[in-house]
Amino acid sequence: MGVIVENFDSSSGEDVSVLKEAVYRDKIVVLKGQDLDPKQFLALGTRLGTPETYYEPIYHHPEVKEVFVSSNVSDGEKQVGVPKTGKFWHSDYQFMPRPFDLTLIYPQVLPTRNRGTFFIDLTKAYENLSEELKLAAKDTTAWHSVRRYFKIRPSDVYRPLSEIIDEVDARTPPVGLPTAHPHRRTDETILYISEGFTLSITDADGREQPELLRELLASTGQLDREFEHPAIHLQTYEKGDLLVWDNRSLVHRALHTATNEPAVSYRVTVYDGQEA
Ligand code: 7UC
Ligand code: FE
Repeated sequence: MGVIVENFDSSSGEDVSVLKEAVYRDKIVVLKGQDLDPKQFLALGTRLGTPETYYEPIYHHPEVKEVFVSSNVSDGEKQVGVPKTGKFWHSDYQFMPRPFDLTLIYPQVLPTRNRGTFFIDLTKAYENLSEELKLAAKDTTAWHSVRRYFKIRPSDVYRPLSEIIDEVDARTPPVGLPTAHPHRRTDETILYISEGFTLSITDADGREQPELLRELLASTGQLDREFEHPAIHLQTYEKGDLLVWDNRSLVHRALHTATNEPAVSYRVTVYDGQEA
């Protein structure tokens, strides 16, 4: 999975259209040797689609709010961004009515080891399902919520947990999508479920099918605690790498360093086209 691109010029229209083709074909594109400030990083996102600002302000870059900051560096009282984001299988904004089409990650400060992202291709996962499981998944709905991974904000200190959970459910109620659905840009079918965000699967009569969800998750590789399942791809980074991936086809999971070395990463997420 993935393709490596040298000498990408984010100001070239031709390079940008080749990048877009590549990301839907190869799912992950690694642009090497990029040197962009947050504004230029956002500008690249704008050339790929319509960037969306994350709904929770604690993640915003102080100067460019469209840039989402993952950082374990706290400058005294002032923490910029949020530490240890995405340490669970998910697709970005899977819990929202419209998940992002593309995610761009641009690591800024890299620890010496154990910083990367695991990926699983859910179009391949669908292809590899037994005919029996494909049939079982047909006409079912997968329900997604951020509930289990919503991060407590500094302003939540001393609030009752039940009040925070009620607020999360009111603001971001579970979203239902067909468990297997067509990709908007390719002719593939996506088995759109994740261990982190998918709460349940219901059948055509609205009955919960917990065993089906478990079996489908296991078949994708997301239940493998050792990360040895053949479908799991680990992408590591070096300074200057900028990753673009197809967020509808892939689930991902951050690998964070266990040491206390600093790590900072910027993210831009975009919608490609108008239709949902
Ligand atoms: O802090 C995090 O792990 C962020 C996560 C709950 N959401 C990322 C996203 O884009 O869906
Ligand atoms: Fe993520």
